[in-house]
Amino acid sequence: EWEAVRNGTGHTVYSGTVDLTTTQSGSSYTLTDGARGGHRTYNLNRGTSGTGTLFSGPDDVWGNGSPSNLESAAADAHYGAALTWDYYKNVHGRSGIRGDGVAAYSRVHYGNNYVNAFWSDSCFCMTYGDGANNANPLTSIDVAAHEMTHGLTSHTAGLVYSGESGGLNEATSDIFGATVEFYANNSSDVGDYLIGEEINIRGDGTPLRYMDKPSRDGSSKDSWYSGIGSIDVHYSSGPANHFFYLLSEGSGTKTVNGVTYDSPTSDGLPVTGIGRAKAEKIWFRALTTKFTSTTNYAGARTGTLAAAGELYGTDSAEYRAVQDAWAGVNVGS
Ligand code: ASN
Ligand code: ZN
Ligand code: CA
Repeated sequence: EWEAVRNGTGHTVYSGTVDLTTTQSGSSYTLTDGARGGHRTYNLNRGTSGTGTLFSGPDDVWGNGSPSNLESAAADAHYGAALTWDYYKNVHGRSGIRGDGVAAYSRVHYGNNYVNAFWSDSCFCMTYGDGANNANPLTSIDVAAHEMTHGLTSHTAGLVYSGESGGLNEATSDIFGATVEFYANNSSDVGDYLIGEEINIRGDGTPLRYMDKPSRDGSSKDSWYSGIGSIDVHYSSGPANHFFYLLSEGSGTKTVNGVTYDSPTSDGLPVTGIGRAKAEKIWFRALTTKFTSTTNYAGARTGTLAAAGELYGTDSAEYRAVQDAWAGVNVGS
């Protein structure tokens, strides 16, 4: 049977109406992205194993914006995976998680009232729960990019998911979760240095994590200390998230896309930001060519300095900003 790449329409839960790349096979359409390594989005329909069923239908319109329509979260997941693919390809020159042009796949509607999303190496796939009361699927752009980035980290540095390397692994997913959201330039979900601000995971509308001052969440650390490797990796990520914010935007108060941040430094010295476009290049180069499975905070400093030196020179403002931003989170001097 013949197949063709099509341009469908998604009515997402969090990102408004978006274009989706789909496939037409005879008289039916599926959420198969033939332009991005064949990424597919499957419906687990509250199951917790296997792939469920590939989303398919008689027209090329997906969801209605409400989470009660099972196609809506699928549209978010399909869109988030496409954005993340495009970001790595167009900004960093990498074709898919393994760099081989082959896509992962996505599964939505995992379990009942399941309040999490996750990456699995074993299936090479992203999985999304529907949140409390199945009313807030964990499928926003930043969460989708966060989960897909766990796949990238696994296939590059391989940062072990515990201790300081675990915090760096988590931070890498938050960093690129944020940069993909900026890259999307979606008016319904504007770019920010917050993670999970769309999904109401706490029930009071506040974000899951804050990169300007990670301690705003009540648990994450703003700066490195000996012993940070003993706390949950979603909290030991704080200093690296904070580093990335300082390197991009600088210390103090700043408003970006209508959100106001106030980023402190542990040494009280100011940091001048170099812009997100340079900061993301430095982190990606460090992740893919400097970090190893056991890289800790000291090693992340060394690795990002090496990356900045290669990209901009060791006598550059960018190199000095990397030094200053790490000093601002109590790493190195
Ligand atoms: N959503 C979580 C994460 O990506 C799942 C986990 O803790 N493994 O970090
Ligand atoms: Zn994670
Ligand atoms: Ca966000």
